Amino acid sequence: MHRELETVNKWSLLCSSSFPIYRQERKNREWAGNLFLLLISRYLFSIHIKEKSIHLHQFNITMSKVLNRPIRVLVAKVGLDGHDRGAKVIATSLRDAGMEVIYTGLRQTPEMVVNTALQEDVDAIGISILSGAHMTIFPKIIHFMKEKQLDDVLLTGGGIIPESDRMKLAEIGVGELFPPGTTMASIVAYIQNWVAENRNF
Ligand code: B12
Repeated sequence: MHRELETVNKWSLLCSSSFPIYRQERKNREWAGNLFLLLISRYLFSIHIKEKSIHLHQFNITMSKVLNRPIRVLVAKVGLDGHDRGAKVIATSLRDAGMEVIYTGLRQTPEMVVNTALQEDVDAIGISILSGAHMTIFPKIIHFMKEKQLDDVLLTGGGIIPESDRMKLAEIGVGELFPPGTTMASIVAYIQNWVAENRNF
């Protein structure tokens, strides 16, 4: 009986003394696990960054091969539409993206816009329309663009334009028309890609 008690005591002593060691080991394992996760995530993140920079680098090379100058854009407001906030936001964002931007200000006619585009030798014309007059204004601009042979100039824009009208305008040669809520990044990317593909000088 006495011997048995002694053995039990020995075991309990061993267990109680090994418990802190076990806890320490568990802590160490947790630390090692955390360190491992940290290193793995940093490694994956660095690969991600590298891929992104390679991608951007390739994109810049493509762009500089095609154009050795900034993209030129005419941003215009036509008719009596006084909503100029969108036009100003777009003009500023395109300029911030490295483009040369000419803003016409309010109350232009379609003919005035096309004449300015010709004189300023722009790559793209961007019309901001929130008045509802887009089905009159865009066809008129297309008409004058054809008359002046501005066939390789992008006509784009945005504002309050229903999707069904955007589709009809696309059929007569109008480019992408962006509704409220579109991000600046997607507008900038669209213009950059269009110019890179269509104006090789
Ligand atoms: C602010 C505002 C006003 C302000 C304008 C201030 C200013 N200086 O711009 C004030 C109070 C003056 C105003 C007046 C009126 N307004 Co208002 N107004 C608005 C409102 C609430 C927001 C417009 C805005 O500034 N948005 C912020 C900018 C940054 O967005 P955005 O212009 O849409 O631009 C984005 C896209 O559309 C696109 N985009 C726009 N332009 C371009 C250009 C290019 C090149 C590209 C690539 C993309 C692009 O990209 C931008 C980013 O996503 C809209 C409702 C709405 N939710 O849109 C009504 C709205 C446009 N107004 C409307 C109306 C009816 C009027 C008035 C006629 C009201 C009246 N009876 O007096 C007057 C007209 C005044 C005039 N002289 O034209 C209607 C138009 C209805 C229609 N077209 O069918 C709207 C839609 C309200 C409604 N739901 O009825 N308005």
